[in-house]
Amino acid sequence: MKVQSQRFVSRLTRDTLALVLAGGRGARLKDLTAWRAKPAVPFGGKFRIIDFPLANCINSGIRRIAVLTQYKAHSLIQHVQKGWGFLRGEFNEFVEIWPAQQRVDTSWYAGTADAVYQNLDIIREHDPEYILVLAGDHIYKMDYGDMIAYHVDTNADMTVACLEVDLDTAKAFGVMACDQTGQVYEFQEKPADPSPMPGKSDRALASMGVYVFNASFLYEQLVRDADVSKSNHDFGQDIIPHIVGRYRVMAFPYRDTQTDTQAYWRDVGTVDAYWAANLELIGVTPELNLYDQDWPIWTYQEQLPPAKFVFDDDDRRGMAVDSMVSGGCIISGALVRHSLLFSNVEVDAHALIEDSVILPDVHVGKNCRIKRAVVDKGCHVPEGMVIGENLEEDARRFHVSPGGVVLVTSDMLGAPRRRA
Ligand code: ADQ
Ligand code: ADP
Repeated sequence: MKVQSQRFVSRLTRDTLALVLAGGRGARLKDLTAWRAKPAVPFGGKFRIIDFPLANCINSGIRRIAVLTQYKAHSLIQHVQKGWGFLRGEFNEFVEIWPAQQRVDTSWYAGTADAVYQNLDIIREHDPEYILVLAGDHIYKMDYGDMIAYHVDTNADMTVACLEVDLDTAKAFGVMACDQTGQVYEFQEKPADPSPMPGKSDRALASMGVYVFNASFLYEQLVRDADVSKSNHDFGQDIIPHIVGRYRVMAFPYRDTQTDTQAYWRDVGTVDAYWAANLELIGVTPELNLYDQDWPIWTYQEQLPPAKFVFDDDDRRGMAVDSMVSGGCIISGALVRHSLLFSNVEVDAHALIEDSVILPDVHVGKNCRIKRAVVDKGCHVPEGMVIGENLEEDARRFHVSPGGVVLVTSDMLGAPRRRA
């Protein structure tokens, strides 16, 4: 019985084309997305955010994947090309980049639905049965096969993955209401006053921005929406509100199937959320387990030597405690505490780094003290600089988040980016 159902799911995932929407800026990440799209932002010491949805596809058995890009896509394209080129074209497996390229008229991608609409000719050529639409900017591990099977079992036209969030958080999401069978009868995009779930006055059902469509149904809806002049051509604002109540839209509750609890999912949309989600990984048993061999997260990584901890000239030990330190790092006579260091970070003598996230290729000079900070890729922090101890002063030269995290980029340091 089990073998049969696995075969059923693998047939469905084979008939699925995944479209990863990766064109948005993610403006709330401030200067972290000044030069790259949010899906290209580094995460978790070795990865970029887009690696999570892409790995979810591969681990779910979906091997036809397109990444739709628009905003400052250079580092995103570079990363996908270097890290995700291992699929076999001759077996009809691919991860392709579909940049906005004015295929339909002279406009760029207007909204998320338009991004898909502008590629309809390519999509039709692949002739999928189901289309999985994903956001390229969320951190989670999800088996999409379960969701597609649910979509087919419930005879849906479209299925939306959802989670429970508290009412205040719900204002940033699409909020839905469904009946006891899971059919959605109401959907509001980012409501000012979200409706609570029945029997849970402080919780709302939020859309994760993960959708399964029957392909032919999606084509019809996109073509219809393209003619609506006042539409923003967006899934959350236009397509879903239009089809709910007219067609069969189902809600798929995303849960951890082993524990039957709400599963890990993070929209690392703000500097505070980004800092916290990275530091969570350091804990003894973080909710997101990057060491899980059953659900590997692929990425592009340089060939790097191991991290190294050395004595400085004064015989002071270089060490890191309660931290994660990636390949290529050299900690020389400095102390790193409760921090995450990405690849190729060098920390010089007598420096102290605490509660911080340090992106790749950063150099921290002698006697620096860095606390509660996110330091962007390629920064050269000059000798003796103190960050995170006087937020008023920091706010004049860096970005200080509402939660008091200092974001430092090389533009703010007025120094050229270091190339590793
Ligand atoms: P938002 O979080 O506002 O809401 P949105 O800005 O629509 O998300 O971006 C979704 C994804 O599409 C992101 O990965 C983004 O990079 C990409 N994207 C945005 N504009 C694009 C464009 N023009 N071309 C290509 N890609 C683009 C959505 C839903 C909500 C839901 C949340 C969950 O509308 O209903 O609750 O996602 O996070
Ligand atoms: P990432 O930092 O995401 O790894 P890159 O180092 O390749 O990616 O930079 C992303 C893109 O932004 C590249 O096209 C790079 O040339 C550009 N870029 C980054 N910082 C600056 C800057 N300060 N001024 C101009 N372009 C920049």
